[in-house]
Amino acid sequence: MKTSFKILSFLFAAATLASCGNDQKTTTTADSATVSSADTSIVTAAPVTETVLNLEASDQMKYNLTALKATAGQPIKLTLKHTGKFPITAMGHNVVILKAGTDVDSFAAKALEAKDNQYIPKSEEGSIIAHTKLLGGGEEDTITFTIAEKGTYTFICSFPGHYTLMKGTLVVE
Ligand SMILES: [Cu+2]
Repeated sequence: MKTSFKILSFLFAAATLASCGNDQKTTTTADSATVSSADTSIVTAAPVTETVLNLEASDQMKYNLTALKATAGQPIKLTLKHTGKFPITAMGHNVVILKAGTDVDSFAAKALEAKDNQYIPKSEEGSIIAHTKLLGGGEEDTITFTIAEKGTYTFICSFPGHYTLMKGTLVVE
């Protein structure tokens, strides 16, 4: 007789279901929406932004812009271009940026006498923040300067008789 070996191999898979239970931590409060994302506070080492200003002066004794804007404490790169054709002796132009509180009429009167210094009066240098060279038709000059204090600054052309027409404001914010 055939002895049927009923191998009852009961493989008891010891399913150690270590289901520790999804212990959901309910600590998320409703205030989570108000949490600020990244701390993007301005670091002083951040790259400095330069303000580029392009100003033109013409044979019509005018600037193309009379209102300029810049940022306090950051470099201002200003280019003045004389778009006309008249020579420097007849229609010279510059840009003189004056310190706040400067008496423009008085400054211009002094500039009249400073022909040998491109109409930049040496006695009034304390009132000047920056200035370009005096230019004739077709010429240009670029200057870079920084204004630390916010405010409204007057700029003029100091060539004789020009400032009444060639005057504008640089607003520094
Ligand atoms: Cu001028």
